[in-house]
Amino acid sequence: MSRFKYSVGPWNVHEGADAYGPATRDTISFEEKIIKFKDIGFDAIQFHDDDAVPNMNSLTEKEIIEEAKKVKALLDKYELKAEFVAPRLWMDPHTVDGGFTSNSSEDREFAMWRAYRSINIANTLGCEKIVLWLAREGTLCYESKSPVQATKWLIEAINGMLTYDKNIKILIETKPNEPIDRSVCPTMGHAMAISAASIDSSRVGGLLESAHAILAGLDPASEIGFAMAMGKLWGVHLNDQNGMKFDQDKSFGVENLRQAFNQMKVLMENNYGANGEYIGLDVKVMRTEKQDGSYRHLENSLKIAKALEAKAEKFDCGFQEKCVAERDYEALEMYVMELLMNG
Ligand code: GLO
Ligand code: MG
Repeated sequence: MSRFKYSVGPWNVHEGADAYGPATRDTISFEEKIIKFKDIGFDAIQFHDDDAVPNMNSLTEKEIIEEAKKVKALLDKYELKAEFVAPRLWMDPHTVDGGFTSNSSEDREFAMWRAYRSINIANTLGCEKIVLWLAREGTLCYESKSPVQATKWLIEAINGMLTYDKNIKILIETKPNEPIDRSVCPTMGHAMAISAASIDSSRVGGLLESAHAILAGLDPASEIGFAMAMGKLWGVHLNDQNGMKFDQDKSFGVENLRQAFNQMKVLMENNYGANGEYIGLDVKVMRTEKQDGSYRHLENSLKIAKALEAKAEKFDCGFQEKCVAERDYEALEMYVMELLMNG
Protein backbone atom coordinates (compact mmCIF):
# COMPACT_ATOMS: atom_id res chain seq x y z
CA MET A 1 0.00 0.00 0.00
CA SER A 2 1.22 3.43 -0.85
CA ARG A 3 0.49 6.54 1.18
CA PHE A 4 0.05 8.40 -2.12
CA LYS A 5 -2.69 8.67 -4.70
CA TYR A 6 -1.52 8.37 -8.29
CA SER A 7 -2.64 9.99 -11.54
CA VAL A 8 -1.90 9.57 -15.24
CA GLY A 9 -2.83 11.22 -18.54
CA PRO A 10 -4.33 9.48 -21.59
CA TRP A 11 -1.35 10.74 -23.65
CA ASN A 12 0.92 8.43 -21.67
CA VAL A 13 -0.40 5.50 -23.71
CA HIS A 14 0.14 6.40 -27.33
CA GLU A 15 0.74 5.01 -30.79
CA GLY A 16 4.52 5.48 -30.87
CA ALA A 17 4.87 8.01 -33.68
CA ASP A 18 7.81 10.39 -33.30
CA ALA A 19 9.32 13.23 -35.32
CA TYR A 20 11.15 10.66 -37.50
CA GLY A 21 8.65 7.90 -38.02
CA PRO A 22 5.04 6.78 -37.99
CA ALA A 23 2.94 4.98 -35.39
CA THR A 24 4.01 1.53 -34.25
CA ARG A 25 0.89 0.63 -32.30
CA ASP A 26 -2.88 0.92 -32.74
CA THR A 27 -4.98 3.61 -31.09
CA ILE A 28 -6.66 2.66 -27.84
CA SER A 29 -9.93 4.40 -26.96
CA PHE A 30 -10.14 6.78 -24.00
CA GLU A 31 -12.57 4.52 -22.16
CA GLU A 32 -10.40 1.46 -22.64
CA LYS A 33 -7.40 3.38 -21.33
CA ILE A 34 -9.10 4.58 -18.17
CA ILE A 35 -10.46 1.11 -17.38
CA LYS A 36 -6.91 -0.18 -17.56
CA PHE A 37 -5.53 2.79 -15.56
CA LYS A 38 -7.96 1.99 -12.78
CA ASP A 39 -7.03 -1.66 -12.94
CA ILE A 40 -3.31 -0.88 -12.67
CA GLY A 41 -3.94 1.20 -9.55
CA PHE A 42 -4.42 4.84 -10.59
CA ASP A 43 -6.85 7.06 -8.73
CA ALA A 44 -7.17 10.05 -11.05
CA ILE A 45 -6.84 11.15 -14.67
CA GLN A 46 -4.94 14.19 -15.97
CA PHE A 47 -6.54 15.96 -18.92
CA HIS A 48 -5.68 18.28 -21.72
CA ASP A 49 -8.76 20.35 -22.51
CA ASP A 50 -9.21 18.49 -25.81
CA ASP A 51 -8.59 15.06 -24.26
CA ALA A 52 -11.88 15.75 -22.49
CA VAL A 53 -13.55 17.60 -25.37
CA PRO A 54 -12.05 16.74 -28.77
CA ASN A 55 -12.53 19.37 -31.51
CA MET A 56 -13.47 21.95 -28.91
CA ASN A 57 -12.56 24.83 -31.24
CA SER A 58 -15.57 24.09 -33.37
CA LEU A 59 -18.04 23.70 -30.49
CA THR A 60 -20.08 26.32 -28.68
CA GLU A 61 -19.43 26.93 -25.00
CA LYS A 62 -22.62 25.05 -24.16
CA GLU A 63 -21.63 22.08 -26.32
CA ILE A 64 -18.19 22.00 -24.68
CA ILE A 65 -19.78 21.64 -21.25
CA GLU A 66 -22.19 18.96 -22.51
CA GLU A 67 -19.27 16.93 -23.86
CA ALA A 68 -17.34 17.40 -20.61
CA LYS A 69 -20.35 16.09 -18.69
CA LYS A 70 -20.14 12.82 -20.63
CA VAL A 71 -16.50 12.45 -19.59
CA LYS A 72 -17.42 13.18 -15.97
CA ALA A 73 -20.03 10.40 -16.16
CA LEU A 74 -17.35 8.00 -17.43
CA LEU A 75 -15.02 8.98 -14.58
CA ASP A 76 -17.81 8.42 -12.08
CA LYS A 77 -18.63 5.05 -13.64
CA TYR A 78 -15.07 3.83 -13.01
CA GLU A 79 -14.63 5.68 -9.69
CA LEU A 80 -11.87 7.91 -10.96
CA LYS A 81 -11.26 11.61 -10.29
CA ALA A 82 -10.01 14.32 -12.62
CA GLU A 83 -6.77 15.82 -11.30
CA PHE A 84 -6.38 18.78 -13.62
CA VAL A 85 -7.13 20.25 -17.02
CA ALA A 86 -4.34 21.77 -19.13
CA PRO A 87 -5.12 23.97 -22.15
CA ARG A 88 -3.30 22.37 -25.08
CA LEU A 89 -1.75 25.52 -26.45
CA TRP A 90 0.78 23.98 -28.77
CA MET A 91 -1.12 22.10 -31.50
CA ASP A 92 -3.20 24.82 -33.07
CA PRO A 93 -2.50 27.10 -36.05
CA HIS A 94 -3.21 29.93 -33.59
CA THR A 95 -0.33 28.95 -31.34
CA VAL A 96 2.49 28.50 -33.84
CA ASP A 97 4.34 31.37 -32.14
CA GLY A 98 3.09 30.51 -28.65
CA GLY A 99 -0.20 31.34 -26.94
CA PHE A 100 -0.06 33.76 -24.03
CA THR A 101 3.21 35.25 -25.29
CA SER A 102 2.56 35.15 -29.02
CA ASN A 103 3.50 38.28 -30.92
CA SER A 104 0.02 38.22 -32.47
CA SER A 105 -2.72 39.79 -30.32
CA GLU A 106 -5.31 37.62 -32.07
CA ASP A 107 -3.40 34.50 -31.07
CA ARG A 108 -3.06 35.72 -27.49
CA GLU A 109 -6.83 36.14 -27.43
CA PHE A 110 -7.29 32.61 -28.75
CA ALA A 111 -5.03 31.34 -25.95
CA MET A 112 -7.23 33.05 -23.38
CA TRP A 113 -10.32 31.57 -25.03
CA ARG A 114 -8.82 28.11 -24.60
CA ALA A 115 -7.72 28.87 -21.04
CA TYR A 116 -11.24 29.99 -20.06
CA ARG A 117 -12.81 26.97 -21.77
CA SER A 118 -10.32 24.74 -19.90
CA ILE A 119 -11.54 26.27 -16.65
CA ASN A 120 -15.16 25.50 -17.64
CA ILE A 121 -14.16 21.92 -18.44
CA ALA A 122 -12.31 21.59 -15.11
CA ASN A 123 -15.39 22.80 -13.25
CA THR A 124 -17.53 20.25 -15.09
CA LEU A 125 -15.08 17.45 -14.33
CA GLY A 126 -15.05 18.45 -10.67
CA CYS A 127 -11.47 19.64 -10.34
CA GLU A 128 -10.00 22.99 -9.46
CA LYS A 129 -6.51 22.62 -10.91
CA ILE A 130 -5.41 24.14 -14.19
CA VAL A 131 -1.95 23.11 -15.37
CA LEU A 132 0.01 25.38 -17.66
CA TRP A 133 2.68 23.51 -19.52
CA LEU A 134 3.99 26.52 -21.43
CA ALA A 135 5.18 24.54 -24.44
CA ARG A 136 5.68 27.33 -26.94
CA GLU A 137 5.95 30.30 -24.57
CA GLY A 138 9.49 31.20 -25.48
CA THR A 139 11.62 31.66 -28.55
CA LEU A 140 13.19 29.81 -31.43
CA CYS A 141 14.73 33.05 -32.71
CA TYR A 142 15.89 34.90 -29.62
CA GLU A 143 15.34 38.41 -31.00
CA SER A 144 11.73 37.63 -31.98
CA LYS A 145 10.39 38.34 -28.46
CA SER A 146 11.26 40.57 -25.59
CA PRO A 147 11.89 38.52 -22.45
CA VAL A 148 10.44 41.38 -20.40
CA GLN A 149 7.25 41.70 -22.47
CA ALA A 150 6.78 37.93 -22.69
CA THR A 151 7.04 37.56 -18.91
CA LYS A 152 4.53 40.38 -18.41
CA TRP A 153 2.14 38.82 -20.91
CA LEU A 154 2.35 35.53 -19.08
CA ILE A 155 1.54 37.20 -15.76
CA GLU A 156 -1.36 39.06 -17.39
CA ALA A 157 -2.72 35.80 -18.78
CA ILE A 158 -2.55 34.16 -15.36
CA ASN A 159 -4.28 37.18 -13.81
CA GLY A 160 -7.00 36.85 -16.44
CA MET A 161 -7.63 33.23 -15.41
CA LEU A 162 -7.59 34.05 -11.69
CA THR A 163 -10.19 36.75 -12.34
CA TYR A 164 -12.33 34.54 -14.60
CA ASP A 165 -12.80 32.00 -11.82
CA LYS A 166 -12.32 32.67 -8.12
CA ASN A 167 -11.73 29.05 -7.15
CA ILE A 168 -9.28 27.63 -9.63
CA LYS A 169 -5.65 27.02 -8.82
CA ILE A 170 -3.01 27.43 -11.47
CA LEU A 171 -0.03 25.06 -11.55
CA ILE A 172 2.83 26.15 -13.76
CA GLU A 173 4.62 23.09 -15.17
CA THR A 174 8.12 24.41 -15.72
CA LYS A 175 10.36 23.26 -18.57
CA PRO A 176 13.47 24.97 -19.93
CA ASN A 177 13.21 23.99 -23.59
CA GLU A 178 11.48 21.76 -26.17
CA PRO A 179 9.61 22.45 -28.31
CA ILE A 180 11.01 25.99 -28.03
CA ASP A 181 14.67 26.75 -27.49
CA ARG A 182 14.40 29.19 -24.60
CA SER A 183 11.39 29.08 -22.32
CA VAL A 184 9.88 32.08 -20.52
CA CYS A 185 9.39 30.00 -17.37
CA PRO A 186 12.11 27.32 -17.18
CA THR A 187 12.38 26.42 -13.47
CA MET A 188 10.49 26.37 -10.16
CA GLY A 189 12.24 29.58 -9.14
CA HIS A 190 10.74 31.32 -12.16
CA ALA A 191 7.30 29.83 -11.43
CA MET A 192 7.43 31.04 -7.84
CA ALA A 193 8.42 34.53 -8.95
CA ILE A 194 5.54 34.63 -11.42
CA SER A 195 3.23 33.44 -8.66
CA ALA A 196 4.44 36.25 -6.40
CA ALA A 197 3.86 38.79 -9.20
CA SER A 198 0.29 37.62 -9.88
CA ILE A 199 -2.82 39.19 -8.37
CA ASP A 200 -3.39 36.16 -6.09
CA SER A 201 -0.24 34.22 -5.37
CA SER A 202 -2.15 31.91 -3.01
CA ARG A 203 -3.70 30.36 -6.15
CA VAL A 204 -0.60 30.07 -8.34
CA GLY A 205 1.81 27.23 -7.66
CA GLY A 206 3.96 24.71 -9.44
CA LEU A 207 4.04 21.24 -10.94
CA LEU A 208 7.51 19.74 -11.12
CA GLU A 209 8.37 17.15 -13.73
CA SER A 210 11.56 15.18 -13.05
CA ALA A 211 12.69 15.15 -16.70
CA HIS A 212 12.20 18.91 -17.04
CA ALA A 213 14.41 19.62 -14.01
CA ILE A 214 17.12 17.39 -15.46
CA LEU A 215 16.82 19.22 -18.80
CA ALA A 216 17.48 22.44 -16.86
CA GLY A 217 20.58 20.86 -15.31
CA LEU A 218 18.89 20.78 -11.89
CA ASP A 219 18.12 18.05 -9.41
CA PRO A 220 14.40 17.20 -9.42
CA ALA A 221 14.37 16.60 -5.64
CA SER A 222 15.78 20.08 -5.05
CA GLU A 223 13.20 21.64 -7.34
CA ILE A 224 10.49 19.76 -5.45
CA GLY A 225 11.98 20.91 -2.15
CA PHE A 226 12.14 24.53 -3.28
CA ALA A 227 8.47 24.62 -4.28
CA MET A 228 7.49 22.79 -1.07
CA ALA A 229 9.36 25.36 1.00
CA MET A 230 7.05 27.96 -0.57
CA GLY A 231 3.97 25.80 0.14
CA LYS A 232 3.36 25.67 -3.59
CA LEU A 233 4.05 22.17 -4.86
CA TRP A 234 0.58 21.16 -5.99
CA GLY A 235 1.54 18.54 -8.57
CA VAL A 236 4.42 16.40 -9.78
CA HIS A 237 5.17 14.50 -12.95
CA LEU A 238 7.55 11.79 -11.87
CA ASN A 239 9.51 10.24 -14.71
CA ASP A 240 13.15 10.05 -15.78
CA GLN A 241 15.57 11.45 -18.29
CA ASN A 242 19.07 10.56 -19.50
CA GLY A 243 20.89 13.88 -19.39
CA MET A 244 20.34 17.09 -21.31
CA LYS A 245 18.96 15.90 -24.61
CA PHE A 246 15.48 15.52 -26.06
CA ASP A 247 12.67 15.10 -23.53
CA GLN A 248 12.45 11.37 -22.91
CA ASP A 249 9.71 10.82 -20.30
CA LYS A 250 11.26 7.51 -19.26
CA SER A 251 9.80 5.32 -16.54
CA PHE A 252 10.40 6.74 -13.07
CA GLY A 253 13.81 5.80 -11.68
CA VAL A 254 15.16 3.83 -14.63
CA GLU A 255 18.01 6.27 -15.35
CA ASN A 256 18.72 8.04 -12.07
CA LEU A 257 17.73 5.75 -9.25
CA ARG A 258 19.29 7.75 -6.42
CA GLN A 259 17.67 10.97 -7.66
CA ALA A 260 14.36 9.14 -7.90
CA PHE A 261 14.78 7.90 -4.32
CA ASN A 262 15.47 11.44 -3.15
CA GLN A 263 12.38 12.75 -4.94
CA MET A 264 10.25 10.20 -3.14
CA LYS A 265 12.02 10.95 0.15
CA VAL A 266 11.53 14.71 -0.03
CA LEU A 267 7.85 14.25 -0.92
CA MET A 268 7.34 11.89 2.02
CA GLU A 269 9.29 13.94 4.56
CA ASN A 270 7.31 17.05 3.73
CA ASN A 271 3.89 15.44 3.74
CA TYR A 272 3.12 15.76 0.05
CA GLY A 273 -0.44 14.64 -0.58
CA ALA A 274 -1.81 15.96 2.71
CA ASN A 275 -4.02 18.40 0.79
CA GLY A 276 -5.15 15.86 -1.75
CA GLU A 277 -2.24 16.26 -4.16
CA TYR A 278 -1.58 13.35 -6.50
CA ILE A 279 1.67 11.83 -7.62
CA GLY A 280 1.31 12.16 -11.35
CA LEU A 281 3.32 10.00 -13.68
CA ASP A 282 4.21 11.49 -17.05
CA VAL A 283 5.95 8.52 -18.60
CA LYS A 284 5.79 7.48 -22.24
CA VAL A 285 5.76 3.99 -23.61
CA MET A 286 8.84 3.26 -25.76
CA ARG A 287 8.33 3.30 -29.51
CA THR A 288 9.72 -0.24 -29.72
CA GLU A 289 7.06 -1.68 -27.45
CA LYS A 290 4.46 -4.00 -29.02
CA GLN A 291 0.73 -3.42 -28.71
CA ASP A 292 0.29 -5.63 -25.68
CA GLY A 293 3.04 -3.74 -23.89
CA SER A 294 1.22 -0.40 -24.06
CA TYR A 295 0.92 -0.10 -20.26
CA ARG A 296 4.12 -1.72 -19.00
CA HIS A 297 5.93 1.60 -18.48
CA LEU A 298 3.10 2.67 -16.18
CA GLU A 299 3.09 -0.60 -14.26
CA ASN A 300 6.88 -0.40 -13.95
CA SER A 301 6.87 3.23 -12.82
CA LEU A 302 4.26 2.54 -10.15
CA LYS A 303 6.20 -0.48 -8.97
CA ILE A 304 9.44 1.52 -8.77
CA ALA A 305 7.72 4.45 -7.02
CA LYS A 306 6.26 2.13 -4.40
CA ALA A 307 9.57 0.28 -3.93
CA LEU A 308 11.36 3.61 -3.41
CA GLU A 309 8.66 4.67 -0.97
CA ALA A 310 9.41 1.51 1.02
CA LYS A 311 13.15 2.31 0.86
CA ALA A 312 12.51 5.83 2.11
CA GLU A 313 10.40 4.39 4.97
CA LYS A 314 13.38 2.28 5.97
CA PHE A 315 15.78 5.24 5.84
CA ASP A 316 17.56 5.41 9.18
CA CYS A 317 17.24 9.04 10.28
CA GLY A 318 19.18 8.31 13.50
CA PHE A 319 22.15 7.13 11.48
CA GLN A 320 21.82 10.14 9.18
CA GLU A 321 21.88 12.49 12.19
CA LYS A 322 24.93 10.76 13.59
CA CYS A 323 26.76 11.05 10.25
CA VAL A 324 25.77 14.71 9.96
CA ALA A 325 26.91 15.45 13.52
CA GLU A 326 30.26 13.81 12.81
CA ARG A 327 30.46 15.31 9.31
CA ASP A 328 30.97 11.77 8.08
CA TYR A 329 29.38 12.14 4.68
CA GLU A 330 31.24 9.17 3.16
CA ALA A 331 29.45 6.93 5.65
CA LEU A 332 26.12 8.57 4.87
CA GLU A 333 26.66 8.22 1.13
CA MET A 334 27.58 4.54 1.45
CA TYR A 335 24.57 3.97 3.69
CA VAL A 336 22.29 5.36 0.95
CA MET A 337 23.97 3.21 -1.70
CA GLU A 338 23.58 0.08 0.41
CA LEU A 339 19.96 0.90 1.13
CA LEU A 340 19.31 1.16 -2.61
CA MET A 341 21.42 -1.84 -3.68
CA ASN A 342 20.34 -4.38 -1.09
CA GLY A 343 17.12 -6.32 -1.30
C1 GLO B 1 5.77 17.78 -21.87
C2 GLO B 1 4.91 17.86 -20.70
C3 GLO B 1 3.50 17.44 -20.99
C4 GLO B 1 2.57 17.99 -19.94
C5 GLO B 1 1.13 17.75 -20.28
C6 GLO B 1 0.20 18.34 -19.25
O1 GLO B 1 6.95 17.95 -21.83
O2 GLO B 1 5.46 17.13 -19.66
O3 GLO B 1 3.40 16.05 -21.06
O4 GLO B 1 2.85 17.44 -18.70
O5 GLO B 1 0.89 18.32 -21.52
O6 GLO B 1 0.20 19.70 -19.32
MG1 MG C 1 4.62 16.70 -17.79
